[in-house]
Amino acid sequence: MSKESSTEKDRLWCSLSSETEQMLNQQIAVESASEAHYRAMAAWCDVHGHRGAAALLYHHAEEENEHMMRIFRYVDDAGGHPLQPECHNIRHTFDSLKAVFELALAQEIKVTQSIHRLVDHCLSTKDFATFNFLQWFVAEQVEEEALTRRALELFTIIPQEGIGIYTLDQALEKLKDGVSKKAR
Ligand code: OFO
Repeated sequence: MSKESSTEKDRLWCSLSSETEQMLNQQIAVESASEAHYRAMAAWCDVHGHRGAAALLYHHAEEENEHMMRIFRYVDDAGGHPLQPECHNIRHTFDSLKAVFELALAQEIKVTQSIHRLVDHCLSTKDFATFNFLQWFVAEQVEEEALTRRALELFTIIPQEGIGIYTLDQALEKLKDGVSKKAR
């Protein structure tokens, strides 16, 4: 990655250390992968008739793109070089609708851990501007984990026999409105 990143001369004009720039580019890749995974999950749900879940997951894929672009623009504004990530190893098939959301939660937890590593790095290197920028992501991950946990909870409280699977699908779509305290 360093060969493609800013040259030493460019670095004089960059407010990010090369390590921070590299970590932000890694986070760009994490958000981009998250976008791709959500879109693949949405497509599987659509193919299997779960249109509500598909709508939720397509919506989420768009949000992940916004997250990626937030970091992309931040690196650019700081004088760094944001790198468009490659997209690999996208999973296109799932054992069940519940398995989709179990994977989504595992993915969100990994994203949270990745953000926290970045925040920890910025604090320890006294990059207060990037630390401040990342606070939005810290709060966002709390929301995203809560939403995905709620999605899994719906599988427990809505019986899935007969019309139940349709009721569940509709309840999943409603999660597009969020599960924050404001909405309770
Ligand atoms: Fe970008 O927050 Fe989900 O993954």
